[in-house]
Amino acid sequence: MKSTYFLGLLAVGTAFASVGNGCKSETEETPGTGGSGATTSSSTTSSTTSSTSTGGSAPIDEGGVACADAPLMEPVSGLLGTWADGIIGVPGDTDFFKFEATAGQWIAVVTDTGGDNEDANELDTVITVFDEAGAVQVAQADDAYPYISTDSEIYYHVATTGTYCIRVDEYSNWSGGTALGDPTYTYQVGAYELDFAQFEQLNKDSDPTPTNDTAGTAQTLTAAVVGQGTQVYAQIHGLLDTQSDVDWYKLTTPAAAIAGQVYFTPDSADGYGSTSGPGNVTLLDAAGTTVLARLDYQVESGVALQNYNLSFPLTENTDYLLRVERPAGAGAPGANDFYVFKAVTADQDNEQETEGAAVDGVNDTLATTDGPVAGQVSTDGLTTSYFVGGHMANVGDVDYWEFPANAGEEVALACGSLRSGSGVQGFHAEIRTAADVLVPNATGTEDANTDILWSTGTGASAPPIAITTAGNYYVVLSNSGQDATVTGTYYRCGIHVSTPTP
Ligand SMILES: [Ca+2]
Ligand SMILES: [Ca+2]
Ligand SMILES: [Ca+2]
Ligand SMILES: [Ca+2]
Repeated sequence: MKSTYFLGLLAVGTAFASVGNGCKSETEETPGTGGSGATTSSSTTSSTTSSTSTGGSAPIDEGGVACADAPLMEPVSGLLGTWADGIIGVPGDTDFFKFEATAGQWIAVVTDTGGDNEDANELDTVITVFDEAGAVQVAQADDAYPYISTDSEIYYHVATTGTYCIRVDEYSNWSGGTALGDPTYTYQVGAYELDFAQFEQLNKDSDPTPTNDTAGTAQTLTAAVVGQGTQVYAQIHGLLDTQSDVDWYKLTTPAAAIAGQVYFTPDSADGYGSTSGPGNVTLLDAAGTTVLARLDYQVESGVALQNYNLSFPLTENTDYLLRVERPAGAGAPGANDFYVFKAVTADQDNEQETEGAAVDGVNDTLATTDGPVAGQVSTDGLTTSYFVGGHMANVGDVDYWEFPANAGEEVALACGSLRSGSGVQGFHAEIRTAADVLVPNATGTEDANTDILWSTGTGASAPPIAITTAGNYYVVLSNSGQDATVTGTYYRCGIHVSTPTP
């Protein structure tokens, strides 16, 4: 299912498309990120063949109708692992396949429907992994984390050697909507072992012989260079397999890095199949003593993790540490406790306030605002987005951001601070008029469990704001406190002004 990122920026969709195998060879664009840092052409997409079908021949459907008659997928020249072709030829069709895996492997299970997937006529897949008999669900995913396209992606740590069954569904059928199917709904499905030696962006921790349990022995992450050569991407596969396990990683930022993001992936059999994901995930300075950002993975689960991730400012050519812990108070580990993160740096960010991190009082009133934010018009011309970022420099800081809106338009607002890993408490947003009057209902406060997300989309905290009078408006941001441990004071907002579709 398509989803939208509203805070803006950072997501480097092309980087994620390059992981592991040849199933994604075309350059793609992460939708909805909007801002200046969002679209980068990647030179690191895989060079392996992207298709297992021969040109010109009629599409074939190799899938079974149940795990009992599912065919074993087969190796394909030029691709890792095993693959098969399928078609969701009619509404309600589901296809089944099998693959073999060995305990201790990290595997990817993916679909590839070709194209950019943003055409409504193209297939949106969901994959579910079962045991061989189809009796026990092991893992499931609709799309990738973070969202790249409607193709599906699962990373799984194999705990039990054996044969596994995959079911491929069409999204609307799977979700209880109006099922779709068409002879053109062809796809490839694959399962392959991750090759940590071949792909520099892939990292796995040292368990079952842990050597990365302290800041001083942090494991150095290897990363792929993406974008224009000034961004890096690292994927982390970790086990939390003893009660005292804690994993430390070190990432060195490239030149021009100014921001970064660590994306989470879901646990449980309704996610990537981890018995339990981690607890606190913490970004620290190179000494491991200053906490820059922290999120408790356990606060969210499933598809909600698409919008819940560590997102923070960075300095170029600098070492950072990432610490991954088991959930607070956790007892003995589960049968297969693991996590998969995608970490990326960015060389561009939302438009920043002139006030900066160390000062306040510069833009604390309507009269002293930095001035109008530069808008970015969507490709369909219906939405202008204003991506802004700054700091709650002190408790009591106020930041005014100016943007225009016309009568009849709607304003969707998405802001993240605490829920992006900062230590800002009581982060509060309002929209005010040019007379500095609160627009009705345009007020909200972030807490550990609640976003500031005023939109019509899934997971919104409030509806968008209706504009009845043309003029300049102000998003006004403030706070009520700062965490005693987490030093990050940053925030980001995306302000989206749209003409509602009739
Ligand atoms: Ca999907
Ligand atoms: Ca570990
Ligand atoms: Ca500020
Ligand atoms: Ca201010």
